[in-house]
Amino acid sequence: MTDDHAAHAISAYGSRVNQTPQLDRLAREGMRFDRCFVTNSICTPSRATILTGKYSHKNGVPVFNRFDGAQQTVQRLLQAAGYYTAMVGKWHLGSDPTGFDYWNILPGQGRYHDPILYDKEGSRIYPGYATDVITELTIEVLKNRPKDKPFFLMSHHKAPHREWTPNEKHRLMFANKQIPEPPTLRDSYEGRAEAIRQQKQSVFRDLTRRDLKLVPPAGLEGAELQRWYQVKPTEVEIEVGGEKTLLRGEELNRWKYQRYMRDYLACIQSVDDNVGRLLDWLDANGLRENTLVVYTSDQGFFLGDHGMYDKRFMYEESLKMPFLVRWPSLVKPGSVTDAIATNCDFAPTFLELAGAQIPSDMQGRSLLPVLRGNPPADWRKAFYYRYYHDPGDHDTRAHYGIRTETHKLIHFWRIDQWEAYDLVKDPEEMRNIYSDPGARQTIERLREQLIQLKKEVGDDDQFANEQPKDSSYVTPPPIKK
Ligand SMILES: [Ca+2]
Repeated sequence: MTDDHAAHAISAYGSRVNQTPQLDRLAREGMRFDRCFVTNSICTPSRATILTGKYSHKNGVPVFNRFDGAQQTVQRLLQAAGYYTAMVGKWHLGSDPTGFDYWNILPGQGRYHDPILYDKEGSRIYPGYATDVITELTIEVLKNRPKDKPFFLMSHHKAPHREWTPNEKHRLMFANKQIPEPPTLRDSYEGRAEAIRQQKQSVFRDLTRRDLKLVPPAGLEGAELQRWYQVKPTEVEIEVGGEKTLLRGEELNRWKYQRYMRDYLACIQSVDDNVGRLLDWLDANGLRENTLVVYTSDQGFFLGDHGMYDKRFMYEESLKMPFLVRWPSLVKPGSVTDAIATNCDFAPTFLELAGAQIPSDMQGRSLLPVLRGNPPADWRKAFYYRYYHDPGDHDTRAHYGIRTETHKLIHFWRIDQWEAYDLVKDPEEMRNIYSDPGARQTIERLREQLIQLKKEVGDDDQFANEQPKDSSYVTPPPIKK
């Protein structure tokens, strides 16, 4: 799993902005899910859902708050079923992992260069680039695992999370590339709820000097330097071929988009290389045929779509998780499914394939029949979504909603405004049909379905007005000698 990797930055998903040969290899040798969605598009909640198979309001993690590791999780159940369980890399759940025979994690977000990771014994600095380091540690776990047991391993990368720091090799690969702009980069937000105008995750307005990797004036230090980095610049001086140019307005906007995307995509290129490394290792060590390999990300991401970066909103780019699955002994190579899957389904899937019981309080459903190419006739035709972190880091308004195979209905409950989209006629979600007289019946049906789904998943507005305090940051234990 990676952090914030949008499906539309994977060439197997039709990316217009990059090439990911190793992830494509997974798609070519396995199954691509075209409708895998996150139930709350933000890091910590999505991770809690993946571990528990439950919505945020059931696992107690609606925002960046501490995960209670005493609760039922997929790794505990797999451990009880005789599996060796391990977790390496980004955890970001505020409490230390439980239910893993081995774990070694980044504290909070962790850092890109020479990352610190900590385990039960303490912290260590690992020289190198985070994505390489996490892959090396993953391969070490595979080498050292007890060979008389099956294993369950979570290898979680920090990349390509903000502030998108690539290693030098991949930075150079993208340094002079012109990345095509998405068609909705200059969305005027006409006809939409206030939420999209109020958000502070705009590529043109909200990228900071730190995000843009601007070089501070000499002599700045401490708090002053940090303040300098946090400024969202409205003009930037760049140097091209020894000539200095001051960028403003539309010129600066175009430059900001390129600056953001080059770094983001360069981080992904290292992920792609490292996925290849891990697959090569599995293939070379007799683990190809009977190992289920999943590639996913904790949610999607805006790549300038609707003018934004980051996630949170229920729009497609942030809602959609890449989900590629290889298992040669079961999954037909090169297959594609449009069955609606969510991150609640991951835990039940792993349990079923391990031959373990799926607890009845897990809210997802095993994807195994989908992987076999036979989704049951009663497979879900819609799913429920809820995002709470408001105002959060980007002033993104809280909302809940439903996505069906053809439509989406969103309620920003604190400002009591609605949006609805016809995803067939308007896949880019530019036209809010909520108030269209011609759509009245459709909206009514969607609203009924939404109320029904909300009830079915047991959302009683437990966290609607008050959320637990943000506490997913942890202080790592002291560095080991
Ligand atoms: Ca994330």
